[in-house]
Amino acid sequence: MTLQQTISTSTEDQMANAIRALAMDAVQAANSGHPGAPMGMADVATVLFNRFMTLDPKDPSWADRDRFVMSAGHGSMLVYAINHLLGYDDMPMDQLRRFRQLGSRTAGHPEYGHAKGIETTTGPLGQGISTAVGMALAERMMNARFGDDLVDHYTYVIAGDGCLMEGISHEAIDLAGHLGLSRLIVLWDDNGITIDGGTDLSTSTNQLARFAAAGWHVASVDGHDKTAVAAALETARAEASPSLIACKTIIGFGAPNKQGSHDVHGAPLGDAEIAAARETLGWTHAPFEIPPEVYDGWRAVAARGADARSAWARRLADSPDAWTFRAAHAPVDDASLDAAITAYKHRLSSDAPKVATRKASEMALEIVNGTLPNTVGGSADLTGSNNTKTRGQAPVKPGDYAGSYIHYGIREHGMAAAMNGIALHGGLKPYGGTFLAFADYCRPAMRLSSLMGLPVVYVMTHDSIGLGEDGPTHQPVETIASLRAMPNHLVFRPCDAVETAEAWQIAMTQTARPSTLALSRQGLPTVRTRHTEANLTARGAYVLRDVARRDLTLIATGSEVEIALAASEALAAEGIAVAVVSAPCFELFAEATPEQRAAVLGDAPRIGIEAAIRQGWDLMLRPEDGFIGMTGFGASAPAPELYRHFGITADAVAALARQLV
Ligand SMILES: Cc1ncc(C[n+]2csc(CCOP(=O)(O)OP(=O)(O)O)c2C)c(N)n1
Ligand SMILES: [Mg+2]
Repeated sequence: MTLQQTISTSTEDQMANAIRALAMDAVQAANSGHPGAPMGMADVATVLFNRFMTLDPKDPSWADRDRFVMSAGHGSMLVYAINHLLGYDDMPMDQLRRFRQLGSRTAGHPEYGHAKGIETTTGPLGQGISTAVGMALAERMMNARFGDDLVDHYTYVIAGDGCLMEGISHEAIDLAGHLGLSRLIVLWDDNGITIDGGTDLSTSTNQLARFAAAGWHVASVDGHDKTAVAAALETARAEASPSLIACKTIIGFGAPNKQGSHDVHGAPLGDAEIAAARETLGWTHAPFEIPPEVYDGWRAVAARGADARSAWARRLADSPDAWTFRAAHAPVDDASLDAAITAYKHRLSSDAPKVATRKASEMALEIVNGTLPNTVGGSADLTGSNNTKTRGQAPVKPGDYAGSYIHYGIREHGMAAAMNGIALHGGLKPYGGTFLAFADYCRPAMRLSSLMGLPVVYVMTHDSIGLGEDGPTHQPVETIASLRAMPNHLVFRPCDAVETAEAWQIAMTQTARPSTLALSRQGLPTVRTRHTEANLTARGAYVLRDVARRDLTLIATGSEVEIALAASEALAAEGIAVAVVSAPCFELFAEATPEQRAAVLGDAPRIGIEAAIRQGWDLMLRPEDGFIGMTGFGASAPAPELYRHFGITADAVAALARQLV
């Protein structure tokens, strides 16, 4: 069946002009924003929505809707105009009038969660297209689990020159091409313009050849020829590979004196040019006024989608998989996970294994993956080091998406963005690994996980100089602090197998924030040898070794908890009473009440111990307290030697303690 219907060209032209008018008027009203991309891509977007997109504004989270990602996020007015025209109930005209104003849903760049129908936050160029790869992958994976009746949709992306120049696009394109993500269609706003001027200032890449080399179907069309755009989309939808359609457009199309130049990229057109554009486009309506026949055209798109959604809902109701499908989209079953983790902790406390926390993470994941049916693991080519793959996880392969483990390749940034896309798509719970030092290679996408509030889990192993011989290139010293600096991001640094299990439980039950697990390469003893039902890691920090009267409090995380315990014993022999606090998650500790925090930290002098820089420790330490950690980069040597070299030892802690008490 072809979706391409005979469409009254004049109505479709006016539907596109409505986007142009709303974009130029809203940008003018805000005296800020980007009219060029929405005006240039109005025809392409109108053809896409009018003839192909299936969505229902009345049920914006309908699982089988087509996804639309405006990767060129500066063109946000295209999204807001379309969502208004489609009839999303939270996008009345008043929102467009208040474009870019405090408290409006029409933020400068589209923000997930601010308004219905915004599938992901975009604006940092390259993120949208890369997130869309995760969505398209999730679509195929859910399709493999539930079949065409329940999961059968497309992911469409509008990407600009900037998105394609960004490095992350290489990772994303390569991964999508390799995996053969046939339901991913990228519409490139091929306007030859960026902020500084023509794209010939900075690139000579043949994008079609680049995408083709990565295994994509490619085509090039005049982006103002609606018939050609529709035909290219029709072909792309039938391809067995992802598709790139280069849409040759004129940026700011319709503004007669400014179109085609970088002047229309990101500045209001001005009243005179807007009047001239109205003349050129034959758009006679006042600002923020849309004639009924144009609304009718757009609302027909919504009506078509509503019918499709009803038919889908009937299929779901009749499906034997209905319960499983709904469960996959529901929050995690806390009770089962809690029971499984608690039983596992019980065993750990009595067995007291000495294992690296990366290994403990794999052990905990065996429980997690055995309990939750829809986790999706992966690693950026460090599966055996990150310990991210559990028994029974089969890899996802080109054309075979039934597995639950993704070999992301050496593409940390692409992996992080894809995990955002998987989380946004729904139905699957992504986690993925690399070395902690390479969190910086993931960071822009991790930042979007935090900003969007997505419960993605980053498994970051080799978390300190404790990794040893690989040396300072691989040894994070500032990374933990930099992640703690990120709002809405839980950073766990568990000290043993029990805390690692607790951290996984917390991470997996989050609904509105990502987690990073910083895990050791080197073996660590089990220090939580007395079983507690309670998840102590959830307190952020807690007293691990208590004393009746405190002369000193040692506060440590991860691999340094062992050092704190050793120091406390040495000091006890000298008659100095030392409490040891394990602090696996500063963010959760910050959420405790001041009284709870005071009870843990006490009044005695404190020493913080972490094989990383001190920045970020002000929650734990006062100016007069001490800190044992790193002040610069690490070095290449066996780990025990490095700990001695950098003075992160029980002896050094004890020496500092004697000065403080
Ligand atoms: C990662 C990132 N770097 C820089 C910017 C700032 N920026 C916004 S739009 C833009 C130029 C984009 O050019 P293009 O994608 O061709 O958009 P067009 O000018 O055609 O609308 C830049 C550099 C950004 N938003 N994100
Ligand atoms: Mg451009």
